[in-house]
Amino acid sequence: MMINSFKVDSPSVRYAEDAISSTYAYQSTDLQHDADGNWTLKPITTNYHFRTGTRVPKLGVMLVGWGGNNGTTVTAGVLANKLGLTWMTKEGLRKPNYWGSLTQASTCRVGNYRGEEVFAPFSSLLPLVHPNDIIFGGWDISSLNLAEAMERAKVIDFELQRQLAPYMRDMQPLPGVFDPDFIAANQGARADHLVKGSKQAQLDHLRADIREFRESSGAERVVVLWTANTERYSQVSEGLNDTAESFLAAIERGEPEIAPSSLYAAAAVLEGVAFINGSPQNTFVPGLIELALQKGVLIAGDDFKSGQTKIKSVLVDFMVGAGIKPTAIVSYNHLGNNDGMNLSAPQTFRSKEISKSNVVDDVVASNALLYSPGEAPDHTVVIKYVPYVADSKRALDEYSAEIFMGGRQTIVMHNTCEDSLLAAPIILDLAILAELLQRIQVRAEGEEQPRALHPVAALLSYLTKAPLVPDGTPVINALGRQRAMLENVMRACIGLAPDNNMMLEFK
Ligand code: NAI
Ligand code: DG6
Repeated sequence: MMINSFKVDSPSVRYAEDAISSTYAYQSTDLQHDADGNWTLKPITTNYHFRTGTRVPKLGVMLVGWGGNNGTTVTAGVLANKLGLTWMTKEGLRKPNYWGSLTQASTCRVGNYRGEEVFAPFSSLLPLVHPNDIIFGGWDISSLNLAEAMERAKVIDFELQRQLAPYMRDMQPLPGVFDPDFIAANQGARADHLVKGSKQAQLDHLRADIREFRESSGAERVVVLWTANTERYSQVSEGLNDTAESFLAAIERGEPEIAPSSLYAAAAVLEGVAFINGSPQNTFVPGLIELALQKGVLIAGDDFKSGQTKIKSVLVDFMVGAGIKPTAIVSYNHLGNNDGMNLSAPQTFRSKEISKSNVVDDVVASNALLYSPGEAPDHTVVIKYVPYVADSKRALDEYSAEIFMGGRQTIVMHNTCEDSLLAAPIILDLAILAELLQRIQVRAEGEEQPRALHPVAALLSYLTKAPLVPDGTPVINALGRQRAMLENVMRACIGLAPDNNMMLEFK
């Protein structure tokens, strides 16, 4: 059964005109051991006070790579939803939806009623921006307008493209900051729309773009999101980008190792605007993270988690959680869009290989009954560019595992899906949730003043392959745990207990 909206009735929750306040008793465990290695686990309760602003701002989203497959698909999808467009295909009439979006198309269990489970839309937990209300803008190194770029992407059905083109023709990406050294040489041909000048001049230009977008669109909150080409890793070294100071000085000196993505991120952070990295490269060099911490600006990444990796983070979690030992994971995929073409260069492929491979690390580390120290499954990632299949990505995975009494298990999977139709709803979720997280204030017992959540938004981990987390905190890759982390924090903001699935009332 589903309910569409609700109010929480509790002495620890207060609904005011502009905010919901809650006091939440957070139960955790304190771990200690003595000199002989005997461990003691002590359950503790800490009270947290949350205050969530309920006025939903006008949200502007600036996409870096707006003219790409993801950029055009998300823009087209939102417009089609907003305008209520329908279109004919050979399978019949199609209507727009937001399927694939956690915030728009998923539900949460809020309790039981007369023995039946009751669910509510994820979006009913806390007030969220609706995707239809997002104002899009952004940059691209290619000068095509959004209608032409949507045609180039070959993702949206032709009949719908025809209806959308009049709206998208006037959407013109701003010129982008391009450095051929960071992406594949095969991308040079589309780079005809560029910001010229030194790195410092480019940074200043991007900052002015953000200010101008904010002013002209009337957006009260802006999020900048990188959905441009995967870059190679940039070098991290002392005096170059290890501190905020050295990073900004390196930009001023025009150091060649400052990647375009780091320049966009620096521009956003310096303008007080959240920055999300949807690609795998190390945009967030230490100096940039320090800058975001100094300015208290939300940052999140890395690399949208759309298909193959989502399944991996579910399947390996299931196996290791079940006491089965994955011993080899071979992930192969081929695709024919521009992302695939860019990834055909070894240095950009390497960035993707890293983000696709690290996803099982914490799961493997969680079970020392199966794995000895330093042991991990063989993990191979292959990506091939096959132009014919365009945006329709084929992913083939083979999982080998060891089971009871020396037995072996092999699971093979084949997944075909349009890549950008999976990524577009994730882009929306990232922007919508990044906006929400900036409306939440928290004060833990013992803290004097309420504060914003940590700028490094680990709560968005569910949506990314290689979650960026605050220094010294655990990275969670298992998909179910990532979703629970986000949902349970949102529940705490309205004074609801985590969904612990104990269902004691029925036992
Ligand atoms: P795409 O190649 O179609 O689009 C990227 C766009 O960025 C292009 O239009 C390009 O001209 C532009 N661009 C490149 N460098 C730029 C710069 N410095 N400044 C401004 N614009 C720039 O790629 P697609 O398919 O849209 O993917 C975008 C990114 O998202 C890729 O890095 C991809 O690896 C990543 N990604 C995609 C997923 C998916 O399911 N589609 C999932 C996970 C990550
Ligand atoms: C080839 O792997 C293209 C990539 O951009 C992926 O499609 C993208 O990273 C999505 O990966 P996954 O593993 O979440 O399906």
